[in-house]
Amino acid sequence: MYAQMVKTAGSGVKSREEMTQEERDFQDRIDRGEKIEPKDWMPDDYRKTLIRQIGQHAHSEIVGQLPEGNWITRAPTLERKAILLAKVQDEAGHGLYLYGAAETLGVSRDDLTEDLLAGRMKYSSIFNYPTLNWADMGAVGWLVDGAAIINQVALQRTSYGPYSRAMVRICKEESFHARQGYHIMMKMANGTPDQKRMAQDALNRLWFPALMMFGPSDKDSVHTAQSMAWRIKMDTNDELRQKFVDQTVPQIEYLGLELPDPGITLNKDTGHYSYADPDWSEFFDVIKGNGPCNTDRLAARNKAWDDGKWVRDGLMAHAEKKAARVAAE
Ligand code: FAQ
Repeated sequence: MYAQMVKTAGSGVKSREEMTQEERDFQDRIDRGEKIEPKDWMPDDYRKTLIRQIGQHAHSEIVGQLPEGNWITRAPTLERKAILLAKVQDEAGHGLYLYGAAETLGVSRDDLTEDLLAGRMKYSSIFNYPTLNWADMGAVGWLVDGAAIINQVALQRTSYGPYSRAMVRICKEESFHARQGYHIMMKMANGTPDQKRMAQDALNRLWFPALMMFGPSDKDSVHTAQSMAWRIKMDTNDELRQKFVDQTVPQIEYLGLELPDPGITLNKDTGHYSYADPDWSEFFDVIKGNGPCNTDRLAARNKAWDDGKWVRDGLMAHAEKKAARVAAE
């Protein structure tokens, strides 16, 4: 794979000749499939790329609680409420594993949080779309967690040890999330005509935003070539998107819903579905901060951070007192 990437014109990936001996040794470890651990030598850009990707991933988990958290108090039954509550709590846990993995690279969770709150770091575009009704809880679990899993299953094999190990646990929990979402969709798609209409509408609204989760098309992806050479990413954005479409279309058919993109057709020769790209100008607009909910999401996270200040201050005061007591003994 690496050899193939270095030949990619304009990929920005250094050739072996351009590398220092340390960089060559590092690349050899990656190519042998060894895991890189926090205290190992690594190129600065490898560290920076990981901090960017793991940080964005952690922020996505945290901001990703908002669209579903919005529906906990309005879940239709006690059982659905308990399930949704557990799912949203899982997302908080995923954020913490990921911030923990990022911290092993020398950044603090507070710094990452401040970058998110100031709009200097991104989180997944999908969470800038609203959740309008209960059917959206089904579609989010099924499509959004479904898309997340496809990416994260591959990331279990990523080269950075702490990130790869965080992914193993996260994937187990995400599978439950996707199933609970599909279960809601099955109930609604087989329910009253109004419920079926709601399920169809949720699918139609969230399909293209879910496709955008995999990032821009390969030709516009700035980081893929280097990230794949370093095995930070295991597949390109378009490869993952294709896997998602191939997995999801039969699930749509099983629900008895109409395809959200009338152009979806199975290519019998390749075994893959062809599909329409999302509107990429909308995607770039959303990641610039202009999606339907960007302002609300950041305002909600800023409020939570400000409201939690007394807890952080209390914990720090307690830690300082304890340290002073230990020093005096
Ligand atoms: N949204 O060169 P590329 C979840 C940015 S899972 C926002 O292709 P890369 C679970 C990208 O950062 C969702 N920004 O970038 C859950 C870069 O900008 P930069 C999170 C995006 O990194 C479910 C620029 O565009 N999963 O939340 C997006 O090689 C339900 C150029 O793009 C992960 O983060 C996007 N969709 O590939 C939680 C997985 N796509 O940084 C709650 C790990 C691209 O230069 C409820 N991440 N950009 O300013 C990855 O695999 C990669 O980072 C990609 C993007 C594939 C997302």
